Amino acid sequence: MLHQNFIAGEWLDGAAVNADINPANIAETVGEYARADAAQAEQAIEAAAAAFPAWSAASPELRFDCLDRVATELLARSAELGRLLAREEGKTLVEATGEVIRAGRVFKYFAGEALRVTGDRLASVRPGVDVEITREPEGVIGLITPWNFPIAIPAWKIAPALAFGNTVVFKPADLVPGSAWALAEILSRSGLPAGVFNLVSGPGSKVGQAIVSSRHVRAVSFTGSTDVGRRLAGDLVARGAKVQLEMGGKNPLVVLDDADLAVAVDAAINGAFFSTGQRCTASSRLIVQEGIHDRFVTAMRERMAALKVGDPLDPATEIGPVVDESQLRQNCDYVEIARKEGAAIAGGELLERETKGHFMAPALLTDTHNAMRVNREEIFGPVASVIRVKDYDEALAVANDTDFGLSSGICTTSLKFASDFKKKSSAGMVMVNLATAGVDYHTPFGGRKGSSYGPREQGAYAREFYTAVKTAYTRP
Ligand code: UN1
Repeated sequence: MLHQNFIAGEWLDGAAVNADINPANIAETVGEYARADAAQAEQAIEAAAAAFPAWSAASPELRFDCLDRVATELLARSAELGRLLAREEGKTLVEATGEVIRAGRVFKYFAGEALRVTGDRLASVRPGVDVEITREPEGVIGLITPWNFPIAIPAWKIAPALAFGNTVVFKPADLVPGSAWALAEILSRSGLPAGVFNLVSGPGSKVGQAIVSSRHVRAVSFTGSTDVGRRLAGDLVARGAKVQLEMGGKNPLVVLDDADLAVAVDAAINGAFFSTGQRCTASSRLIVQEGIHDRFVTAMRERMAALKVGDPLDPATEIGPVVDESQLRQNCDYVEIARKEGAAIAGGELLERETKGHFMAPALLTDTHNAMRVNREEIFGPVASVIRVKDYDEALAVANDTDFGLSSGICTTSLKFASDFKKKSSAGMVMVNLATAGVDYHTPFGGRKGSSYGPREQGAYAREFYTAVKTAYTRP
């Protein structure tokens, strides 16, 4: 069966077909998905533009009902959809099911937000005049999402876009069309009028470009690489469209001498290696004070040696495969670069399993310093480096010495250092005694510097991107 795109309330074949491959078993095709071309993307954009006037004026109760139905179905089908997600992306069944639940929770949250669109009222400085400040939908919103969270990231863009009365053209990543299609299929039965939500899977060069270039698309939210994000933003800003970017990270996790070693190792293993390290929030720079350094490295190596890398569908597996061949090659290249730059390496070898897939042992690079390429560039795999520092001040300086600024963390039992780090970290999200990855779904998500651009995603802060502010003056 060919899974089609959803445009103007109809399921349509594409211009080509995309085979969705299981990274844990590359002989297995998870499904076949229609690939749209630029003309179909245009069709979807026009449908979204035509649906906007009615949807923007629809009762918030209707929006609540549609989103709430989607939420309820995602939660009810989390085991089945988690399995699909694990098969196409490679994260473990526990991680994948958790991600579907998270997507369901996001829809629940934004269903409620549809009923809570508030404004302000002020006294004017001019006598006899009232001032009202209201929020209105922006219009057609283009959503471009990455492969590493195939259902949660689409959910946290689609749900607020619809909740606030916008219409949507959604382009998922080529590597994971299955979860996107399943979500679109649920949305198609949720009561949304035709054209309010459109799915156009297809190449970035055609579908993505059409979304970015169309004068009908008022705003684009993108999660992906810094290079692509910056390019899109250039085009969007040039034509005066609104843009929100979530891009890379090179997130520091500081471990001070006074840390609880078990807490620090848990945070580092989870942050660096779970989800195969394929998170923009991954803890990729472990900045460790000299008094705990050797004990930390020894404990990390022991835990890593015991981690089970394998088939995501096997309940014993803790780390699934890398998403594809080119990402695997990139991970291995970075391990080689680190070796040449003088790092010592534990793990990082390619692994063979029963099925042919992109399996790799997590890698810990030690004896690294912050100027090395592996500490400057995002790797996006199960590769983390350790940087030894003298004291807290050096740790903080190294943590902030990066072009990125998504998340950061510190493991310490000192309130003084924890408080100081929360204040002085140059990241958008700071964690104390927790991994840098793994966030709540009802709080603002986003970073600074090279990691993000534009307003925050998620929680109440999402409305800054998905609404336009209007100030009205009245002399009654
Ligand atoms: C998380 O750490 O729980 O692409 C979420 C990413 C982020 C999401 C991370 N946008 O990895």
